[in-house]
Amino acid sequence: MRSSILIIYTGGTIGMKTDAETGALVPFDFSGIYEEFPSLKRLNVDIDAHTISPVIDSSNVSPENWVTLAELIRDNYARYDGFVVLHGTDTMSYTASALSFMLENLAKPVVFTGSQIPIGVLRTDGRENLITAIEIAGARIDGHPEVPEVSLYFQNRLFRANRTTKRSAEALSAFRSYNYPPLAEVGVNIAYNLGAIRRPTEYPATLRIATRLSGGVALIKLFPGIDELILRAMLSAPGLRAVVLETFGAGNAPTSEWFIRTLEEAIARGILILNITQCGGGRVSMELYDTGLRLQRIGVLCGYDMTTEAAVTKLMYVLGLGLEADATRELLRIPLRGEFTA
Ligand code: ASN
Repeated sequence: MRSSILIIYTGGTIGMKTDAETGALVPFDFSGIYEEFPSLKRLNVDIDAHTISPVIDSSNVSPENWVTLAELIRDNYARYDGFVVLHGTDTMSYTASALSFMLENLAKPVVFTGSQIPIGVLRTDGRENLITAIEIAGARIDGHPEVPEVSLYFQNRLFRANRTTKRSAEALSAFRSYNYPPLAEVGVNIAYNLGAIRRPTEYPATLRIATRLSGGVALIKLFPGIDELILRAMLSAPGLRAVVLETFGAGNAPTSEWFIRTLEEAIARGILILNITQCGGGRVSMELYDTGLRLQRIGVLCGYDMTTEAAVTKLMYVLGLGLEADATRELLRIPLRGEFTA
């Protein structure tokens, strides 16, 4: 059975090609994909392409773009077996993490990819990334999609999207998933890690999406010498609803009285504080040291081994649901899309 795939091009380096006349980099027209890559015809897939206008450098992406993307996938959900989203690498992990929460009952592949070198440049990494992402989006096992979740494919590895981080502005293997194994490794064959892939309990015909993402989320990274007045000002910012606090090591922070009191007062005002570690790998265990235990006692929530990208976008999503305070806190305590391991 042939699979049908929708490629959604949002912008970024992957879509750039050298104009034959001027020599400048111009966006590539993905509707002409078969002419550009005739070898795609040999894959067992039918491909359509959609360009979201205007195409953007991913540093300009905003939650409004995420809503547009989610709506496009919802509106085309029944028509295609899988989706490949081409996105700039700079914020790809944010967009892909956000989509993992917004596509609430997803049971088809949504594979994000991009490139470090434009697709029109001879040494591009984009061609392989694109072709393999298409193959993965169309892959089936026992009549169901092989990878029915939001994933990110880059340089021979498929990751759960909400576990990824862009780790290099230079290397072609630009992404890492420090705390979760790859969903597939690509060599001569694509070796799927079946035990790591999330499988839905049902395969509904329609996709339910969340379109309200909350503002009022802040990200604060601790450092030795952080200033009391500045931290106070940040936590008193108008409209603030939740803070992702990037702490040291296994979730540790200073035990000085002013620091704990400042956080405690913010929590008393209803501000949620979610503790994640600023280390790439490893997890928050607030009961390990006194410096973490203090945070736990005042009501700081544990973010376990979540990435910054997943923590920020999960808060936007969960707060956007408009639930009571207890229900909101409950959703932050459990993994919703495999974004952390408790
Ligand atoms: N600045 C580009 C972007 O994120 C980087 C890339 O795609 N490699 O849109």
